[in-house]
Amino acid sequence: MAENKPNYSANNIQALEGLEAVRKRPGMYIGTTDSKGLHHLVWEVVDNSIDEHLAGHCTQIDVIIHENNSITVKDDGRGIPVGMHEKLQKSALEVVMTVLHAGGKFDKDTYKVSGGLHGVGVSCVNALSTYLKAEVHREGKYYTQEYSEGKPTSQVVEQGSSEIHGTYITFQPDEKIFDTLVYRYETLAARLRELSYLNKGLKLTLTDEREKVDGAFKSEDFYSEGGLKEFVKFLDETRTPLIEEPIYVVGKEENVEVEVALQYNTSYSENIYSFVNNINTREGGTHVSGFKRAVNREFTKYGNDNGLFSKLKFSISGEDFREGLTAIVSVKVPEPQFKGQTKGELGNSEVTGIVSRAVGEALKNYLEENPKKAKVIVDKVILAATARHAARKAREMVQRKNVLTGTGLPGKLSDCSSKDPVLSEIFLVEGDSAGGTAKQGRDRNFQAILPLRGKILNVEKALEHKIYENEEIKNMFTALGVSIEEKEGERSLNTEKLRYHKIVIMCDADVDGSHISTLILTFFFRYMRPLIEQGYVYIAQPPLYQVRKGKNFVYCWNDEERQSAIDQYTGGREDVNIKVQRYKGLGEMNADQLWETTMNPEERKLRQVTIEDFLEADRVFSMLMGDEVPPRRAFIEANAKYANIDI
Ligand code: 0RA
Repeated sequence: MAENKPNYSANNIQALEGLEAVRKRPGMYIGTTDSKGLHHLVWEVVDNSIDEHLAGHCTQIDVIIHENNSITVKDDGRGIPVGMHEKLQKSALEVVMTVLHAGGKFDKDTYKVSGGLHGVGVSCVNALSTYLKAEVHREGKYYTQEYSEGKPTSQVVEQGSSEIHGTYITFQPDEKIFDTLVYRYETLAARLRELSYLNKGLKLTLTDEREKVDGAFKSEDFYSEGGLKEFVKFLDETRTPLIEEPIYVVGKEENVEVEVALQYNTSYSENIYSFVNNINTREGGTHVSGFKRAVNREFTKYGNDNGLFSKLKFSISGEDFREGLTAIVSVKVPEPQFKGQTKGELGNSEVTGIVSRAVGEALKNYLEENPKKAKVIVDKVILAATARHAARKAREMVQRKNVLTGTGLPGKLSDCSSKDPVLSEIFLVEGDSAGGTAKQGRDRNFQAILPLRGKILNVEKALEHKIYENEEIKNMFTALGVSIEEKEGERSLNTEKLRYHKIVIMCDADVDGSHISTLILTFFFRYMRPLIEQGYVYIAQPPLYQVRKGKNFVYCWNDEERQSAIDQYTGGREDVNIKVQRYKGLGEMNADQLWETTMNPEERKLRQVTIEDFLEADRVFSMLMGDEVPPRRAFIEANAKYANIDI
């Protein structure tokens, strides 16, 4: 066995906990054992490879989905050390792979992903796999070791010499642990793409051996030379930029690296994505505060100094500076502190000032050097402030009117008797006639019905004050009991008086129906996102077919179910008379059928709307609902049930 380099001692790795604990309570370590947890395993391994990249030792990472849904992650890093750990009398490789939290890297001056948010280590992946093989190319030799359920099934074997360096990990997740073993290509691709933008110059590839394209395995390379600048362009692909090139900022102070790219577009939405050591900080934190502070300060100063705000009759708020802004704020921090409910918020207080200074200085220079572009942006900011002013008035009108009309509930709402939000459900139903059927079919004790007429407003394109004037949208706000509040120019959704904990979107099972549910979802995503985040929003799944033989019938939700129902009824014979009805709309069902199949909690198949990936969701919505028409139709037709966008 090879000796370790002097700068690394296998003895530094401490033994902490057994892997039994991980198998007993996997949720404690990887969050969930559903599809999300399954994908988490890949990120756990990839994060370690990324750490090698951040430490300056790795240029390429390959992820392979094998035919049986096992995964290989290859990197060209230093390779996991294989020297003897004296105290444990085991190879360092074995310790890293079989002892919890034994990542083995103690260099506090390097940025680490793996120690951060995910950070449970490759040993957890090992514990939750029926089979794992580690292959290490290091210091001229090639070593392997295999494991099952986290326990070694072989020694560390020196297989021979090697010209390369790196670590290959192949694992097969345990079906006894996970609800599903099927990897989703797009989920892996989206994160690898993101990682390529966040780590410019790093090559990542994804290969799917389950699928062939033109005779070869489906495969994609993710590589970015421009980094965040390209990331912003990618995110805004379906929007119209206000200015050609994104503004790009890099800086470093006190060992904290700052990289920011921002671009204004003609839309009304604000999209700020933030990362700490490559981890998405969904709840923002000190780096995002620093960014916003700089944007406010520099634009305000520039506008004031140049008399651009002189005609304005009302004040400009922070939000106005960020309307139509897409930005990525990425920092690398040696010892990040994460806080917040989901540990998705950066806490290190020194980072605010560092980011604010870096972004402030870059913006100041940019505005001074590009007065024409500066004017275009400031004009947009003024427009945003004017629109916000109008929107506030419209909103106040709606909210005041509700108080005046007593109950404040819309006339079209058929409310339920229960006043307990936890027990209550509301169905948002496309069309008055389906609404009528739903009203007859429901259990009025706990199910309310709000019919929505025809196509609801496309909020992606409409000016904000128009949204509050829209009848259907007003009805949704008042029926749900939520309101938008504005404090110091920042808006938030008040959900304290939310009247239902299940909000079910019920539309026809055809392309038009799915367009309408996408419109409603876009509205929720842009204006009531907390309701999605808190898990209150669902999509009803009406059946697609009824297969009938005489008096017997079954409902079917997909083509396989339909076929097996047909097979069962006919027993394969041609002369058996069966009827297959395809339900195109909710209107083809009577009240009893709608209850039985789609509304009855015992039988129905609700899909909860979750946002796994905000970036993807934002892109999809702006593509579906924004200005650029061509990709939209194709996307809707291909994903009529948007099963593939995690929404
Ligand atoms: C422990 C120590 C060192 C590297 C690694 C582990 C390591 C782990 C993984 C997991 C996947 N790829 C990896 N690459 C490296 C530092 C080694 C040294 O100082 O030479």
